[in-house]
Amino acid sequence: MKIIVTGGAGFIGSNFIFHIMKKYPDYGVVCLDKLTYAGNLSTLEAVLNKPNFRFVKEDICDRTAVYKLFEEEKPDVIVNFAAESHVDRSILEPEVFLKTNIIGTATLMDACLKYGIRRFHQVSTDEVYGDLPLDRPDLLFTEETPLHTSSPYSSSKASADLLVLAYHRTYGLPVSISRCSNNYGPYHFPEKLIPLMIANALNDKPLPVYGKGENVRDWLYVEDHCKAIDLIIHKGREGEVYNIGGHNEMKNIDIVKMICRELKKPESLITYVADRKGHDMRYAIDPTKIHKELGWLPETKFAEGIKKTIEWYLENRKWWQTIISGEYKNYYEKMYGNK
Ligand code: NAD
Ligand code: TDX
Repeated sequence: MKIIVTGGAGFIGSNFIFHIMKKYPDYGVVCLDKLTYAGNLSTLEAVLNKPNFRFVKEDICDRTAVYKLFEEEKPDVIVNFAAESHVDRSILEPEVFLKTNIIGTATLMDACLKYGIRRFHQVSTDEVYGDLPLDRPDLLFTEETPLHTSSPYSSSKASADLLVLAYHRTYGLPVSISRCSNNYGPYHFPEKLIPLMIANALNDKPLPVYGKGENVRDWLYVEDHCKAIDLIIHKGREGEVYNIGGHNEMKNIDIVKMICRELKKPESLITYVADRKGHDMRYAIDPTKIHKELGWLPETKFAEGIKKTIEWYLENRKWWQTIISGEYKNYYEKMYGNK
């Protein structure tokens, strides 16, 4: 079996490559990644020299490059992680989100149609469902919840989902989609809430909480997400959408306080800053379908996962310090400088 993993130099894609290569040592894995600001070749160091692994630096929007790769590799399965993934950046500069997340997905699927594949899997997000109110804990996102997006990021992901389902219906492309809640774990880019708070706390810098910090996210350890995608590409039904989430809803402020406690840093570092525009209040996934059909359940409890994650950031300072001392400084200044 040959799998092309797009966006494999990013957070979840790299964890997925490690998972697949460990569990299926006879599979060939090709990582197609543009190495944007969010992609890091050093993340893949442990697999770069393996004979059954190949890294290709290309853009998923580049039709010629994508077709050439399909012709060379004749993949069975494509798992599309490649995306612009940060909501705040999509508010600052939406255009690249439309290109990569929509046009890039369509280009990959065109290659799938031209060369033939067994499965195209689209890694999507719970953000396509919009948000839920804080005072209705009984409400959860199911696969039938209408798409109702808030940000340019989530709108681009929802557009891609619609295209994926259209390619299935119109051309019969064997597709599947997973919509997962917020991930956390090793190699999470420091622009996102959990790694940003860990890095800032370790550097005794202010911890910028948007609004009142009451927004709720449903956190899942990244390995559990990877295991769910593994199940879907091997046993999931074609043309289906599967929600992935761990029933682990937490307020942002509680997460930040937990990180302070774990790192023995004072809560006085917490700084309330201007809210994100269009900020979604609450995400909560109902994962009944993937549990009933494929037997998936999250394995890592949040208390254990956050400890492992903090430990990883303590042991891998070079990885994130290299990132935050580079081009990232300009983004941070633009994003937080006047908050
Ligand atoms: P990330 O930003 O850490 O990584 C994205 C990767 O895609 C990077 O390696 C980047 O170089 C690559 N990339 C970007 N544009 C590209 C292009 N045009 N061509 C080729 N490669 C390109 O993202 P992540 O957090 O790992 O998210 C991966 C996927 O999972 C995304 O599709 C995202 O929407 C989805 N998702 C993320 C979460 C989460 O909590 N992080 C939750 C649900 C779904
Ligand atoms: O500095 C911050 N302060 C803050 O209060 C940052 C970066 C975030 N936040 C808040 C905003 C959100 O309510 O924390 C929450 C989580 O923010 P992010 O880490 O940016 O994640 P989110 O916007 O929820 O989106 C994530 O989950 C769904 C991923 O980035 C998406 O790619 C995925 O689709």
